[in-house]
Amino acid sequence: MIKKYVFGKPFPTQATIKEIEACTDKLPYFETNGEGVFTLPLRENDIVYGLGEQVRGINKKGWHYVSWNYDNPNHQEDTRSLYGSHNFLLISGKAKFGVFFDYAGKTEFDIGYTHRNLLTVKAAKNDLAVYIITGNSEKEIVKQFRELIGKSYVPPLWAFGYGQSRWGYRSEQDIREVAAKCKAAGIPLDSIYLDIDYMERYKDFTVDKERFPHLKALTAEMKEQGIHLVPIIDAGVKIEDGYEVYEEGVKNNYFCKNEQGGDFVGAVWPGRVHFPDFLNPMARKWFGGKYAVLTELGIDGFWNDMNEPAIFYTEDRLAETCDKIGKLDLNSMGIYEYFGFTGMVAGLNGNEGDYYKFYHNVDGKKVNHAEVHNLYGMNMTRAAFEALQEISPDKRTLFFSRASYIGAHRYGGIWQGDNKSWWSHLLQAMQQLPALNMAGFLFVGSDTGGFGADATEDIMLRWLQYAVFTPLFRNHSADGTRRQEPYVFDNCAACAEMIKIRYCLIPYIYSEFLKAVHNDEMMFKPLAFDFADDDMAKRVEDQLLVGNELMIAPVYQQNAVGRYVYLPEEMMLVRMKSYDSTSTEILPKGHHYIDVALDELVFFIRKDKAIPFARPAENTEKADMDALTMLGYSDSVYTLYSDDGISPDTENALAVKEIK
Ligand code: MIG
Repeated sequence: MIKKYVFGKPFPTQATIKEIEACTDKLPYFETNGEGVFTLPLRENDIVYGLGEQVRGINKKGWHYVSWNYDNPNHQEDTRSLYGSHNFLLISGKAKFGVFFDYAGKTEFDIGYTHRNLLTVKAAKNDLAVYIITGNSEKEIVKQFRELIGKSYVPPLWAFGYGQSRWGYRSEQDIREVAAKCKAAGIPLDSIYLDIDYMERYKDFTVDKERFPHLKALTAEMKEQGIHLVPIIDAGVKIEDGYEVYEEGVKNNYFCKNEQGGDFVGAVWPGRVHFPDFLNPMARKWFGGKYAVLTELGIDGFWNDMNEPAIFYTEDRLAETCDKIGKLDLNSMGIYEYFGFTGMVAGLNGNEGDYYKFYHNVDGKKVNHAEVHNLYGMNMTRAAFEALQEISPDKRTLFFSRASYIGAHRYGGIWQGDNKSWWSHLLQAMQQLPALNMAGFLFVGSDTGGFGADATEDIMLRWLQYAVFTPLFRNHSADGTRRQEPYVFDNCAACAEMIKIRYCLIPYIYSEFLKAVHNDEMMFKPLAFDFADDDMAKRVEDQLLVGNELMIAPVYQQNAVGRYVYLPEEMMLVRMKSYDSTSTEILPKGHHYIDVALDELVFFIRKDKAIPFARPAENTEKADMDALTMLGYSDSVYTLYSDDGISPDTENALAVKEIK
């Protein structure tokens, strides 16, 4: 059952798709002070799931999290805000219920941080809707919540193939080289990503004429090899006379405004920019229409970046800062003044105060950005999604975004933002998956191998062994870091084998993904969701159920030669060094130490279940999704969900059959 409670005058976030009448009775479970603060006592062993893209474990108890979409490529355990805001919690204690704080401004979640057994949620203003969802099990609660927020986005099937990306592919030649090297190394490939380098001076919807003179021809040439080019689009629009997007935006008042009513100025990669007012439907339509510039070149996938929005600095704060610096006296500068000075400069990037200084036009009403901050990225992807339904009505377009709010899952997937080639970030990526699924984000994945910092061969292999199970499977890295395409490593062959196995797993992954979409379920579940009476399963933070048949227990520690795994029931251990050398072994319920060689994929098939397994292929276009063998317990039946991988009407495209 879902009940809605309204406080003050909530902004219509569009997170939910069902109209529910607000209750007039008192909000259950929580105490509230009427000023946006809600408290709930917890017991020592209660588990708090949820919050989507956030730091720390699957059980969120023990930290203070803040929903405030934020660009933080250096995040660690003590970080409070990441790229997305997903205010859904699932409390699993004496009372079991889900709660969604539908509020688009800053929202704090003190989950046993100030007081070990107290949950305090604080919305910046008491203008929000709170939904309470009750049910008999975690899965039932999540399902109801997902029905409330609407069906998740389904990308084209090719988006499930391997994607090679890097910030720093600077020319058509660079792109051809990636394709050729993957091919030579036997690495299957479905997509190559274009980062900001393809644009002319980082201007959205332009293509650099010198470095990418024939993008249309290149796109066609790559398609012939089964490879899709996926360009990035940034939120900020460069201020430059003669640049059409800029000029149209100014003329039609499609940009966010400053206090005085002028177009607000921030700076990101293009230099000084204006930010499209994605909360204004007219501006959305206009910006979305621009994607046609690229679809006309044959492009059929996009990633939307910098849409928290990230702001390196604002014109006003920079002027103020320079002014203060100009007044510093070098000879008398004390150490505290020195730190004041460095702090001022460091504080320019992503300064929270800047987000209070611009405004949106929502149906003629001026709305301060801070109040709707977490909706900005969602509405950028919505702009693109809705426009593409008109521009390319006959097929699905790939979209994923960096910033998001619940509701964005209907318009695209997300990648989990800038991570690092750190072992802790490999674990972090996995721990976010169940919470992202609860919030509707099913097409998700992390930058495989890590975005920032230098990747080593071992972390790449371990990351691949995890990421072969995530819907979005993209190797991406930052400019200036060491190259990390599989072919740069000595043991490229082992990387290639892992990626080939991914293609064998696609029928299963795609099927479980479609099940999760069509049945409003989670694809990645904590063990306790299926083994509710198992107290040990409740404490497992580094294994996940993938669909209904598999369990994964990735190795995420440097130099580990294996790991402890908890089996909540008898399972079949599967080992693969390549798709055609598989060994299996039945293990009883309980704790096991499992050896996992660096070049070996290990996963588990649940008792009396089996999964479909395909032959590897160069890309999804060449894959034979019907030539399946079964892997797992003999005589088991698997319900296969599939479709043609491209029809936008996913409901009608769906085919369900039982296979043995
Ligand atoms: O400030 O476009 O998260 O994937 O490679 C960095 C360059 C801007 C951040 C994205 C990352 C991308 C990078 N971008």
